[in-house]
Amino acid sequence: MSKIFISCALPYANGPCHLGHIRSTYLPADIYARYNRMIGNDVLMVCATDEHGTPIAVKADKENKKPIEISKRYHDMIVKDVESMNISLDNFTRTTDKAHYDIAQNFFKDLYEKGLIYREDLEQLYCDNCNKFLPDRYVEGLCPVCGSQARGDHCEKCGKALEPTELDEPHCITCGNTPKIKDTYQYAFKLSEFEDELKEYISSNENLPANVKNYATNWLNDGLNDWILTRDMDWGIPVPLDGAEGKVLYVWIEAFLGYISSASQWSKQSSSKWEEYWNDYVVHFIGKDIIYHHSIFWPGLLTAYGCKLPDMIYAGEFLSLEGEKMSTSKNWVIWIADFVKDYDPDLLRYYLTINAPLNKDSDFSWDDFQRRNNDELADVVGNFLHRTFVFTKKYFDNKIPEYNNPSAEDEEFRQAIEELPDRAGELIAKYEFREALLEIFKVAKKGNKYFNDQEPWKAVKEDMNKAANCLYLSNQLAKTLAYTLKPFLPTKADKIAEIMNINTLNEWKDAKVTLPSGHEINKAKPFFKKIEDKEIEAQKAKLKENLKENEDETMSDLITIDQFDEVVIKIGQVKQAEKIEKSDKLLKLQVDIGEDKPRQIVAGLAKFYSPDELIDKKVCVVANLQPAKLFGTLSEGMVLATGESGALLSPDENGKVGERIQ
Ligand code: B3M
Ligand code: ZN
Repeated sequence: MSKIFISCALPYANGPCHLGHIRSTYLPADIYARYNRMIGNDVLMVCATDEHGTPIAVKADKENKKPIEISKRYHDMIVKDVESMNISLDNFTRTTDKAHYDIAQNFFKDLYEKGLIYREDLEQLYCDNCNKFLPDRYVEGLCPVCGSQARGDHCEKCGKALEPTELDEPHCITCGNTPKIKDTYQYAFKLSEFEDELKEYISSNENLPANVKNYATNWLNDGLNDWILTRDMDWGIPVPLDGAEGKVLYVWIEAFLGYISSASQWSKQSSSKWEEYWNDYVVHFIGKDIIYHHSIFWPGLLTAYGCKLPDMIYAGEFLSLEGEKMSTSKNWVIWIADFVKDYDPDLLRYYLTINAPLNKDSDFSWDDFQRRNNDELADVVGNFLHRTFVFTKKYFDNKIPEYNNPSAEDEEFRQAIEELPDRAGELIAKYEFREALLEIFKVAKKGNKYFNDQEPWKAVKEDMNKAANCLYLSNQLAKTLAYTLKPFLPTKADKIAEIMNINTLNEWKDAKVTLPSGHEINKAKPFFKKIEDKEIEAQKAKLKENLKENEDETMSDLITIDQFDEVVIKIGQVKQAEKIEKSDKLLKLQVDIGEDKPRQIVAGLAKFYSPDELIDKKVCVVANLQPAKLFGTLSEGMVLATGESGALLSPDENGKVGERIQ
């Protein structure tokens, strides 16, 4: 048994998940994790949201919010997205978690103390108009390598990691100004010292996929520069050195460490050691655009720290949508939350896996999605299962029949079932997920053909043994399908198991022909529904309608009526008010809201009202807030007032104490 450390690249908390995230990273990681658990390996699969860096800071600037408000909003959405796709992560944390700060700062300090991080005076881009340095995504321009539009940190077109000063024709993304060059200093990592070790790492690892190996080899042949690890910015993890005030760690160095923070958080909760997993086998699932970071920067940092390097980096290529590049800014994208409202997540898991191997670009099209659902899931697997179960009920009283005197066709079919788990398993172990699924479908198709050829509906009248053998084997295949489909379509597989009266699909070895004659199954239910043309037309129309011509990426803050309904606001009356010691902002109030006793509420009104002025005032109170302590004083609600002038919201004279406003 091995221990396996699986990580999924950390999504930036500046937007929810769309099909691209699932295809390149989470789904392959989940298939691999589920399969490995089923063959008895001990898996630790971790991820987190990546909350620092310019992606979040830029979005916060645009929306006039604090970065943490943005990252919290998207963290919550991403958690839901990942759960809704049944990605079986063992832990999902955030890079704003305190423990992550400690881990990242300690890692930085370790390298600094070893002399592998040094201070460097340099010139960086500065916007006079915005009065700030422009790190990373604060600046855009043209890629010096391929000439395409590129961001300050990275060219999406050619994949090169960049420094903002390398860009041609740079401009500030906030105000459009051409930035000037200004002196500052940063801390750099001696990446160039590790060139030979990295070359050795990439060339000696035979299992690395071709895309990772080729990119990394080319970059290494170009020679490595040292890597600047800090930024002049407010949002981020402070650089833990004297004299580095106002500087934060570059988001990438600490994002990598998010893998470790997530694992160590899991360790604390499970009292297991994540290091045992890391030391055994590590695989990082990532998108193609971050191969540079994972094949060069991360192994460089780990070598410097003195830690074992990842065994495998698996990089999913791009997914396009209806033949066009996906774009979140233009909303040419399908969000996971929208998808799962209309369809079972397993249908998407199927489509994204079968459509192309992970190391090839792939496209999502609604027509093709419909075709694959209807012709493959419904017609091949759904139909086979349904016929098998209905027939078992009708002629064999829901029991698996006996298998006697098999014919040559029976034995050939039996062999195909028996071999399937090993074949599919070997392919999954080699990260060939699509090929594994194709094997499974090949045998499912064989199942339909066998069923047709055996004509059990005739055989029950003429040759009962033939019919019994046919249904015995068909049920065996149904069970084998449940097991082998489990990593790919976990909920559908569980449904098959439920109908077949099998408790769990835990062990891959049970996928073989092991169902005993006489075993009783439950009543059949349809597994896959055909998708109608009109549904698909509606989806295509929706995609076009939602397409935004402008590049406005900001997210609407509108909430639904249901969300609003969750807030209970009542009319209250202030009965007592007093100052809170050592606070010049807070008052402690006792507010009657028509309950047995008044609520104690701490309100930020001291600057605007004296305690006496508030006595007997009618106010609006949020009555279902979780209690919290402010300055050590319990607060059981909130009195509504504006932030700037402290103007209280008061009902007119008709309002009665205790009445609900909404
Ligand atoms: N947050 C996401 C990206 O660039 C980035 C990944 C970090 S993985 C350590 O796609
Ligand atoms: Zn500017």
